[in-house]
Amino acid sequence: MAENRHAELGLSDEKVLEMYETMLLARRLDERMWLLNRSGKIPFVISCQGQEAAQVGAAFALDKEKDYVFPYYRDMGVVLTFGMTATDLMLSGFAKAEDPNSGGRQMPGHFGQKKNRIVTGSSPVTTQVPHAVGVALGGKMEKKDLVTFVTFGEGSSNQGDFHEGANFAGVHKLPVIFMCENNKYAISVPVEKQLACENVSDRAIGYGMPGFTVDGNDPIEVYKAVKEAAERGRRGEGPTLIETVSYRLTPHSSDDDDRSYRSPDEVAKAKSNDPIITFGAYLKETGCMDDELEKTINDRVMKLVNEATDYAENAPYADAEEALKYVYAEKQ
Ligand SMILES: Cc1ncc(C[n+]2csc(CCOP(=O)(O)OP(=O)(O)O)c2C)c(N)n1
Ligand SMILES: [Mg+2]
Repeated sequence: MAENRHAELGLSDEKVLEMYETMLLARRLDERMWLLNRSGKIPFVISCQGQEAAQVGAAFALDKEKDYVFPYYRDMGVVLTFGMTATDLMLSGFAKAEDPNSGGRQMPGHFGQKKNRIVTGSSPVTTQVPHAVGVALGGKMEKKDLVTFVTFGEGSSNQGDFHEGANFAGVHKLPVIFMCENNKYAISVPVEKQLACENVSDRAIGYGMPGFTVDGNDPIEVYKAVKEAAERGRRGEGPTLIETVSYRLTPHSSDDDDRSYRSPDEVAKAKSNDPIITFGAYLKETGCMDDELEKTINDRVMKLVNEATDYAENAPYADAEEALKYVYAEKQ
């Protein structure tokens, strides 16, 4: 038996199985979206593949009744944990009227769902960072017990928005968790050509907050780091920067050909550390899951993915007359 690392964090076997199932749902939805894209049914995919452990591990450490999340386009694992459904995500992929994110107006990956405290973002990368800082400031002024959680890529950590947001949160000791999902690439640019320092987390000291680099393929390690950051925020001790290191297993998007800038060998090597496989192995080694349960979980997930696909494919598009709805204020 391998060492049980989840029990000491207060995570039950049921909870870690729930984490695994959420990671798997994100992966299977993403895989289905690629098939739908390549068969001409949906216009665009931007993947979570390789980052599910970081996303789900982090989101499980937050309070879904109090905290606000500011996800970036890859964060299927975050939004699924916060209550968005497989059908909601497929409706977005097919750009149908019922898509809760934008009613089929935006590209997929522009998550936003008020009832689940998922705050809508914009296409320019990193704009969600100052938004998360602003909501944390509002929460502090209103003496609310909330933490804001914002994610972004390592490429995006070079944008001014990150530095301005981090500085403001540091100065005002705001309860923000900055989580950089370092997947080693910003489209075709490898991390060595993006950062002059070794780790994104090295930047934390410049903004007066603690910074940690953790294994983004290990949901338990990410859970622990985010849980501690949330507790620090709730105690009034200010923000934290967490960098989760993983690897982007797919091309940047369905419009990218990654063979032009990285070798198939490099990708194959990263796939041997695929968090779906390594976390599945951990659950087996600790006696939480056997082959039969693994199959049951996979079957349950595939049923959801199939139902979501059928529903979204058959759902109506928005009426043309609705195109400007939510763009301009309407007379009450
Ligand atoms: C301000 C801005 N500049 C450029 C782009 C185009 N763009 C979209 S994603 C991306 C790469 C971002 O890389 P990273 O932050 O590492 O995130 P990843 O896609 O690797 O998860 C770029 C340059 C954009 N959307 N916004
Ligand atoms: Mg990146």
